[in-house]
Amino acid sequence: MKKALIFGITGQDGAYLAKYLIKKKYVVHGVIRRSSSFNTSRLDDIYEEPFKKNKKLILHYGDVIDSSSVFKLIEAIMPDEIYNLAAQSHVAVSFEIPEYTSNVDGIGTLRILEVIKSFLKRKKIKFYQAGTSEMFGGVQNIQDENTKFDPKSPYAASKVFAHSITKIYRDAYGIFAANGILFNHESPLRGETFVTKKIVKALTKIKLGKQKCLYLGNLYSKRDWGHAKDYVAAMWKILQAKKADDFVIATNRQFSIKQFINLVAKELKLKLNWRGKGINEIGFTSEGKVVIKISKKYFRPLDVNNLQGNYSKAKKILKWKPETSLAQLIKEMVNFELKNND
Ligand code: NAP
Ligand code: G4F
Repeated sequence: MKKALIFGITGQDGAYLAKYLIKKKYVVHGVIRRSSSFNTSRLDDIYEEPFKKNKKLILHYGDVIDSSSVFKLIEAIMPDEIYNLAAQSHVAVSFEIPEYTSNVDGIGTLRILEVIKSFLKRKKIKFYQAGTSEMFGGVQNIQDENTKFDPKSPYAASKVFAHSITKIYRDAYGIFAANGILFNHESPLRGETFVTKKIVKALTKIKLGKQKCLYLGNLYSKRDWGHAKDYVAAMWKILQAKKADDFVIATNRQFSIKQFINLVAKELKLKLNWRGKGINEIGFTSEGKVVIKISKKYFRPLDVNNLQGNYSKAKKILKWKPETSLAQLIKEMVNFELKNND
């Protein structure tokens, strides 16, 4: 049985990836951080008691900012594949805690690669780095593997470092180290402060009369949104390729935040109209109730306004393509919220 080690297993992608790998008969080891409240809820359906024998999912305490924990875990587990999904992954928050974000998202990757390098003679461990379309930042054209990076946040800059160091360790030491450059991907398990989950959750509550108003920032940035379950399959395929390489994973389609809101409202059969401009723009219902307002609080010092990928290389080499449309993704996210608001 193959062994995988996932840093960032408690996050959205970590949970989908763990389930995907268990289905593929892997034994999955996951790194969790000590927290004052439970942080493993996304893994509830695959959780196994620590004392159970022949477990498919084994959780360990650790942290990518603690070199000794990274070393001890890799030494003890000797996995076939490592997936580094660990990150302070919120772009806006990275402006508030830039040094911490760089330590986790940038140097964290280097810490793992150093350990893989030190064990090269014992085992050739494959490495996946969770790169992001945010690295393209200010680019105005459609983005693929040949597009130059232009990061616009401490988060994106740290991910550019992680991407580069992964490539350097591949070229310098022959490590099977690969970068995924994933465009935004969402699901019912998405963190609640990312815009899609925030919109779906709030509009569902508004529809049910449980919330009055939703406050948002920039409605005019555009994103290429896919489903997390499709994107974790790409991560696995990237590590099964004949040679380590870098791949854009996207849907090739782009929508603005405002278009996303309108699609969610349509799914909820909530009639939404718009009036005003800039900070004074509002969304209101046919009864005249103002349900969406703009708040300066949610604007970033710099924003990325145009993300749209081209996944041709992944299609050709990995035989990967997205399986879920944005309409299907929204339906699934809305149904999840409706079920949890019974
Ligand atoms: P997420 O839900 O925020 O999950 C991040 C994971 O990293 C969580 O398990 C978190 O643990 C863990 N983590 C944070 N700091 C850590 C540290 N110091 N040591 C060990 N683990 C740590 O993010 P996601 O959406 O699943 O994304 C997964 C990865 O893909 C991230 O690296 C993200 O930057 C990248 N990415 C995401 C997208 C997207 O659209 N979702 C697109 C491109 C790239 P806690 O639960 O304890 O906080
Ligand atoms: O949902 P977001 O916070 O995602 P963002 O910044 O694109 O980052 C996500 O995707 C990246 C891949 O491109 C990942 F690397 C990263 O880890 C993360 O998963 O914001 C999307 C857009 C932004 O332009 C933001 O300014 O939505 C805009 N927005 C408008 N109002 C808002 C809000 N974003 C958030 N989070 N909250 C708002 O109220």
